[in-house]
Amino acid sequence: MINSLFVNASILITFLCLSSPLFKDTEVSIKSNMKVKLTIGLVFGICGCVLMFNGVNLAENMFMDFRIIALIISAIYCGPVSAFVTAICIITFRIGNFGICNASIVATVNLIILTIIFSFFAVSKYPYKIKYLIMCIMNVLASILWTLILEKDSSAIIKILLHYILSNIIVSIIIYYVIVYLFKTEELYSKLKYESAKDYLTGLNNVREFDLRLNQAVSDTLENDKNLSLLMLDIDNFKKVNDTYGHITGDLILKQLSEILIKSCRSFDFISRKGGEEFCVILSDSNFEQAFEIAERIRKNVQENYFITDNNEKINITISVGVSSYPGKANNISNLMEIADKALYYAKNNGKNQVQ
Ligand code: GH3
Ligand code: MG
Ligand code: MG
Repeated sequence: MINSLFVNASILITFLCLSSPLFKDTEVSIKSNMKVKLTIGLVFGICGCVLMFNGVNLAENMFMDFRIIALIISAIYCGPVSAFVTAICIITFRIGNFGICNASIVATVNLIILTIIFSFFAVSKYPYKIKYLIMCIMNVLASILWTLILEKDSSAIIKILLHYILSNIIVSIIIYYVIVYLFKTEELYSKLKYESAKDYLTGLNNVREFDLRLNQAVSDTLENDKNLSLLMLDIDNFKKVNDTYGHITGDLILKQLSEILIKSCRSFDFISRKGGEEFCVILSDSNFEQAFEIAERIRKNVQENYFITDNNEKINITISVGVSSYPGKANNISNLMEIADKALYYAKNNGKNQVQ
């Protein structure tokens, strides 16, 4: 029996661990979209069926497995919708596989009542730990109640309860730590993914992400015979700003400038900080005139903006911008960067605060 329970617990942990990478790029919570909720419900519904298939026969028509824990996981992860999908899967499989008898009716009623209770706690404001604890206690209490109602033989009652309560407590604790571990791993994965793509100071895309996106944009432009433009921006006399107001103000200005860039560009433009006080914007599907217009809008917005120093002083800064476009100013898509860089250099030498 211990072996069978061990297999049952292993099935549950396997489903939990295998489902985790499936949702690593999606939010899994009560707020998830319907598709995620249904998928989670289905995954743990199938898990419940596999658990039942490998259940332990405790007494006549009395099977034991950890399907209720699968239901708890489903409810904890995504709330009532997932819980009900899991319950429907389990009920359908139970009746389909074992037919209608007293035990299957009791199991179905038990599952429906627990699903309603779990759904109620899943949407409550309690922390996850408390929700999980309450659901596990409910599971054990329900099993005690049904055993006392259905079983008349006192030695059988003791045997059933002892096995059910003990194994459910142990497996619930193990599952709790597996869930915590998976949540932490996902959190670290998201953090790592964010930090590898974003600039730590401004939150804009970093150079690595810029290179990747530029390569994609170049292929897309050539394949679909489109336009592609690039802006290279550099703050004018930024060293002087740092020398006059300090490095902290310098950093504040870089952050405020990134906000202006976001506001001045279109939602699908790709803005990144190339390093230091240099920024780059990829304008997909934009010709030279459109790119120049956006660059001029950014330059004007920066010039007219009051930047706030760490002493709450208002100061003005300006930027210079180099624009290149393919086809057009750049005869070869691979020298798009080079042309934008040259244009920026020209803007700097020609008096700064301008677009070239
Ligand atoms: P130009 O108009 O020719 O671009 O002159 P500039 O002073 O802006 O250019 P320069 O290359 O001489 O100096 C850039 C300065 O940017 C020097 C450096 O201290 C500052 N800088 C680079 N990265 C950061 C940063 O992350 N934070 C702060 N506060 N300053 C930075
Ligand atoms: Mg500069
Ligand atoms: Mg520079």
